[in-house]
Amino acid sequence: MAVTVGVSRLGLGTLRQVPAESRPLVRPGSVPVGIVHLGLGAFHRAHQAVYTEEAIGVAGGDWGIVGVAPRSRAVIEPLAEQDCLFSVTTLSGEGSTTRVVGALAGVRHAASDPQAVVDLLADPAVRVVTLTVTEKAYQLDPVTGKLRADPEVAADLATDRPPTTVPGLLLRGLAARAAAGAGPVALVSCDNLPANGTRLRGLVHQALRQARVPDGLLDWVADQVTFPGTMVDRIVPASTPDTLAVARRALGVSDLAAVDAEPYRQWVVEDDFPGGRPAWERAGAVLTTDAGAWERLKLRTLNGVHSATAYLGALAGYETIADALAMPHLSTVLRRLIAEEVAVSFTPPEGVAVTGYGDEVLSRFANPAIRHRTLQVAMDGSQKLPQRILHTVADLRAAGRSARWAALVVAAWLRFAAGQADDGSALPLDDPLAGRIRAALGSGGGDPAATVDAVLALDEVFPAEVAADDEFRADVAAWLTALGRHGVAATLAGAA
Ligand code: CS2
Repeated sequence: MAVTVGVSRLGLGTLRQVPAESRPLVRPGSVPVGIVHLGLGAFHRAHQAVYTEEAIGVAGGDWGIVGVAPRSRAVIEPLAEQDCLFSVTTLSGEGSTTRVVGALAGVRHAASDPQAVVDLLADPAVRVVTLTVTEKAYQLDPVTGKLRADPEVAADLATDRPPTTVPGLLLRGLAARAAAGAGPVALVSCDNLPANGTRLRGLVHQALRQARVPDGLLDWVADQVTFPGTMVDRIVPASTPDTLAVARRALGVSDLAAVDAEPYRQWVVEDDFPGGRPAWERAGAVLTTDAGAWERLKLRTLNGVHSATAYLGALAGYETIADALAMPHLSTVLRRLIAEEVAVSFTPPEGVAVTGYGDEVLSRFANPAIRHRTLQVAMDGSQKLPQRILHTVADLRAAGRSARWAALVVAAWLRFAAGQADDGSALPLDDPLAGRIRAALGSGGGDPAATVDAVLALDEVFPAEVAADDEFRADVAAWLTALGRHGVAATLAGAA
C-alpha cells in the first residue's frame, strides 16, 4: 500500500505529533512481556490487544504482548517499522475515533523463524498464550474435533524439522517449556470454535499422543497447562486503503498497520490462569467459570446470522454486510431464524433474551460505517457452518422441531459454493475443502435433491444425524430449488 509522500510514519519518534487523545494508554516499550499471541490479524489488534492495554493502563502488570504472525509477513514489516505501534479506529454512524495501542512489545514471524516462537513459549516470563489463527489453522475436523490427517501436521509431529503448523508450534513450544521448567501457562483460544478451550486442549493432547513424546510431558501438560474457554466479539473488517487514510487523517502520521472496528466489543473468559493474567475485567471483560452459554449465544446468533447474510447477500450481488441487510425482507427472515430456531435451540446465559441480543446484532451489522465484505464472512464456510448453523439444526431436530430457516442458510451456502451469483457473475470459493465441496456439488448433476445428498455426505462438515435427516434434507433441497429458479430477492419475498 502506498505511503503518502511527506507524511511521517507512526513510531516512537513521531508519537508526539499524534493528538494527545489518540496516544497509547501505556508508555510503549515500557511493559515487560507476559503474553504471546499467535495470529496478528486485524481482530487481535482491535480486540485482545485493546483489552490488554486498557487493563495494564488501569491495573499495571507485566503483560506486554509479543505478536506472532504464523504465515504472512504482511503485517510484520509495518509493525516492526512502527516500533510495534498501530491504531484502532472505532467507526459508528456518528463518526470515528482513533487511538494508538501500545500493548505490543514485539513481533515475530513463525514461518521464517519458528525457533524464536518456540523460545518465547518456553520463556518463564510468558504465562499466557492467546490465539486468533482462524478456524482452519487448528487442523481439527469441525464435527468431531479430531486432528486432521494433514501431511504438514504429520511431518511436524513426526520429525524434528522446524514446525510449520499451529499444532507443531504449540507442541514444540510446550516441550521446550517443560524442559526449561518455565512454569505453568494458559493457552487461550480466541477463535470462533465451539467450546474453543476444550478444542484447543484436544488439539494439544492429540498432538502429544501422535508425536509419541515421553509420558513425562503428558503429565506436565496435564498439570501445568490450562485451556480457558472464551467468547470473543467485535466486528473488525479486513483493513483497506480507506482504513489507512482515516487513520492518517486522525493521527497526522501514516500507520500501515491500522485497523478499524465497530464500537461494540465483548469478551467472556473462563478464569483459569495458573500463571496469572492481566486485569481484563478492568477493561470490561467478563471473567467466569463457564463461557459455554455465552459462546453458544454468540456463535449461533451473531455468527450464524452473519454467515446467512453473507451467503444470501453475496448471491444477490451485495458487496457489504450492511448493504445486504438493507435488501427487502432479509432482516424479517433473519429475525424469524433467530426467534423461531436459534432462540429455542439452546439455553442462553442467565438473564439474556436471545431475540433482544439478535436485534442488537442486526443493528450492529447495519452500521453503515463498517464496510465488512460479504465475501470475507463467506470464506471458509466448511469450517464455520457446523458451530454457526448445524449445531442449531441438530439440537432443533433432536427436540422434534423444524429447522426450516437454518435449511435456507445451508441452501444459500451450497448455491454460493456453486460459484455463480444471481446475476451470473462469478463468486470465489475460498475454503480449505473447496475441492471436495465442488466434487460433491458436481456429482449432484444439477438436481437439487441429489446435490443436497452429495454435499451433506461431507462428514467433516455435517454431523451424521443432520445428514441422515430426511425432513431437513428436503427443506434444503426445496430452498435450493427456489434460489436456483427465482434468485434470492424473490425467494425472500415469497418466504417472509
Ligand atoms: C465473521 C466474524 O468473518 C466472519 O466469519 O462472522 O469474524 C465476526 O465478525 C466476529 O466473530 C464478530 O465478533
